[in-house]
Amino acid sequence: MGISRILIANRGEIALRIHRAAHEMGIETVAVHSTADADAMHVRLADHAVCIGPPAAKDSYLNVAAIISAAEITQADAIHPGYGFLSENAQFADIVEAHGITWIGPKPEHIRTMGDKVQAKITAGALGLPLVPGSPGAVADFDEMRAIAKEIGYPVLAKAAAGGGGRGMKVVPDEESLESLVKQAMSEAKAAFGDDTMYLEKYLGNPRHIEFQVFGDGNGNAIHLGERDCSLQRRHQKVFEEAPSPVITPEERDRMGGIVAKAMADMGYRGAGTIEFLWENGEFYFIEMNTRLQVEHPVTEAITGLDLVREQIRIADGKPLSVAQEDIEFKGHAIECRINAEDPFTFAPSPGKITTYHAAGGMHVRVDSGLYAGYSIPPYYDSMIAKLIVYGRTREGCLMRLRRALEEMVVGGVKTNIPLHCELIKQPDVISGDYTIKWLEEWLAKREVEG
Ligand code: MV4
Repeated sequence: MGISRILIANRGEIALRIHRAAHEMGIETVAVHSTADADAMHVRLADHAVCIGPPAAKDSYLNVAAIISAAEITQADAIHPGYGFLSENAQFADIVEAHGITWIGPKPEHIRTMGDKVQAKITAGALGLPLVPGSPGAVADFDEMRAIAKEIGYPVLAKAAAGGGGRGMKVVPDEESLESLVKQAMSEAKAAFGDDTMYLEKYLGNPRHIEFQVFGDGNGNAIHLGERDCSLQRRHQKVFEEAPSPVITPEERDRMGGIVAKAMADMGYRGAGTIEFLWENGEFYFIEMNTRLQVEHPVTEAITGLDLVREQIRIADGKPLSVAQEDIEFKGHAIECRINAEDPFTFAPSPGKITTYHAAGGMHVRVDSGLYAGYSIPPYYDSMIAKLIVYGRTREGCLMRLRRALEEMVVGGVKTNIPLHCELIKQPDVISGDYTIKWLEEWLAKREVEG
């Protein structure tokens, strides 16, 4: 019959993003919201809305029973989880499907596999993706760890299998400090994830973070949509993302993209996915796979002209991929700035009432946001309030337009990191694209000293 009503199990700009794709396809939407989000734009835009609980995410946006009930009550025939919240919860995906509701996401088994970083790495290796040298799987004890570390050479990085976002991770400079540092990482992992399974990798000192966007139809066909460079991060939070990466040639994109697309085809992957690599001295090293749509997907949309959410919905509905690899063209350059309600110097969150709001506009400027004048940003969720996505025929043109667009943005009543972005894009290393995963934090430290 086909999907006719999608419940969007999320909030904020991504809930709007999904609503827009659905409406353009003639599909109705159901918003769910916490009591803190009753006045949010995602609730206003949707065709139907259900309050699913109190402000705390664990009682609302993570409340599986309430969300399934909302889908049943409103007769939604599909659920899109967005990113964060329940998007990479394999058990939730199982429950959705067990209720006869279409899950707009990857197969639950693939979400489960990639959620375990050791399993993800083993799977990626078996599919022919290049790996960071390290332990072939989880390491059992310190003797094994010392042996592997000696073989790959120090420094090594101890990582938690259940990890992600940098938690439960420790750089080990030498054999003398191995045991105590790994013990620290293990207790961190135990506390954060209830699982202290560890694995070891060669520590890459100064790489870039480059990720490939992939799509599979679940039946052995897959494509790649090129890469994004997300090296500019602070405390594992991306701040500025671009596509294509300033360091990847078209030949390298085709070669690596071909490898990731073949891997996804071979595993029978379904839906949107991102394969994360570290890139150093011209080499790619797989680190993780994200089985969801990502915050930064619009830069890929800008350079390919494809609607990634539409593609997700079509695939979940059993349709084939709408494009073949040879029809995908990468054209121009796109940059996304994440706009957060936070102090641009201390990074302290700055929730509160928006007094004035004016979104940037004009040619090749996109603002994904649920903001409006009079809206109160609640303190319960993350501080990202808008994404500014700018396109240009060239990277230089894109940066010029971004400067102009940032000047136009007005968000009054709360502090935002717009001034930080204005400063950031004036930096010679950002203008030349000469940055790695360490660049932003090092620049922020210098900026602090210089006042
Ligand atoms: C690494 C690494 C260096 N060497 N693995 C950080 C979180 C998780 N996604 C993987 N991470 C890293 N893994 C090896 N073998 C450095 C990081 C890392 C990082 C990676 C991507 C973007 C920003 C980062 C910031 C600090 C550390």
